This record gives sequence, structure tokens and C-alpha cells, in this order.
Amino acid sequence: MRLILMGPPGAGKGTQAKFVAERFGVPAISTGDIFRANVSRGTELGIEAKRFMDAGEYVPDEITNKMVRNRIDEPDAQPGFLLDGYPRTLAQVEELDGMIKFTGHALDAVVVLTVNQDELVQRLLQRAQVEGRADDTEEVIRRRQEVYAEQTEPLIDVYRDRNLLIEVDGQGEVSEVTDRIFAALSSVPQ
Ligand code: B4P
Repeated sequence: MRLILMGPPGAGKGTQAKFVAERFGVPAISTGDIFRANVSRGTELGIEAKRFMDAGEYVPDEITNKMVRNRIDEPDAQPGFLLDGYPRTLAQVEELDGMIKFTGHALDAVVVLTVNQDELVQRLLQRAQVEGRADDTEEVIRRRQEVYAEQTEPLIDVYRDRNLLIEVDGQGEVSEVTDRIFAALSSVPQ
């Protein structure tokens, strides 16, 4: 399976990606996690990415695309993958199209988690208390939401037009959301 998991900041992409990837036996590739791992290791990529992440902005496409391309080329991603948080811009969609075409396969589905605005902010502020992520302050959360609306929401129509879009209600218990995703994906041929 070659899947994408999309949704606004705090929709639960990272939370659900683990379960979905395990279910389908593919690696979960989270651009946010890879950036954060680089930030904590103090790599050149991490230092560059941190500037954007802390401000609630997207890391430039050039950097993000190269990173994903390298990750998708790894042996464990050859049978399939679940992308969590990528693509987020139209330029990333194009880049991903090229990467997938090169493998001779196709995308199977794009799952979008929908959660109302108030709950999104609540979740992120709650996470701020537990994890203390630099981008979970109220001001930065607002910016992340704006960036999502401007740059990522248009992707929903792109994938809808390709008949790949599956919208899933991301509210309720984590396990309820997981069950909904599994049910929605059960009709996708593998
Ligand atoms: P991400 O790591 O993808 O951040 P996110 O959108 O906040 O995470 P997610 O939606 O996965 O939320 P989570 O499951 O944790 O990106 C961070 C930054 O990296 C971006 O802002 C950007 O700067 C950069 N970046 C990443 N990808 C990029 C790209 N492709 N291009 C450019 N830049 C990129 O859930 C949030 C909280 O809700 C958690 O605390 C969780 O416990 C809770 N939660 C989850 N499900 C719940 C439920 N059902 N009920 C209650 N709470 C729930």
C-alpha cells in the first residue's frame, strides 16, 4: 500500500500513522518526526528546519522533497509506505508524483482527518503541556493553521479529482478514529 495521511495541525496524523502503518506492514514516514529528530541531533538539516518550524512555517520544498526522496529510496519503503504530513504543498505533490512514477506503482489512497477548529487548538495546547514543543504556543498554532489553509487545503481537491480521497472524522477516541480509518481503507484494493 502507498498511502498518504493528511489533516490540519493536531488532527492526529502522527497518532494514527503508527496504527495504520502497522496494519498494512509498511513504514510510517513522518516529515515532522524526521525534522524533529534532526533538530535534536543538531544536524545541518535540523538547524535549517528549526527556523521554519518554530515560526509555524513550512520547511522549504527543496529541503523537504530531498529528505523524502532519500527516505523513500530506502529498502523498507520499497513494498509501500504511509506518508504522514507529506505532501503539504502543490510542489510537493508534483515531486511525489515523480517519485512514485519512478517506482512503477501508484498511490492507493489519501486519507484526510477532519477535526473542528476548537478541538484542534485544544489538543495542541494540551500537547504543549506534555511535550513542550516549541511550535505548540497559541501564536504559532494560529500561524500553522493559516499556512495549512493556504498551502495544504488545496491538495484536498487535487486528490479528490483523482478519486483517491477518503475523508475520515478525526474526532472521538483515538481507537474510534483508527477503526474508522481501517473501515474506510478496507474497500481500497491492495
Ligand atoms: P507535524 O509533526 O506533522 O505536526 P502536526 O501537524 O502538529 O501533527 P499531527 O497532526 O501529526 O498531530 P498529532 O498526531 O501529534 O509537523 C510539524 C512541523 O514540521 C510543521 O508545522 C512544519 O514546519 C514541518 N513540516 C512537516 N512536514 C512538512 C512538509 N511536508 N513540508 C514542509 N514542512 C513540513 O496530534 C496532536 C495532539 O492531539 C497530540 O497531543 C495527540 O495526543 C492528540 N490527539 C490525537 N488524536 C486525538 C484524539 N482522537 N482525541 C484527542 N486527542 C488526540
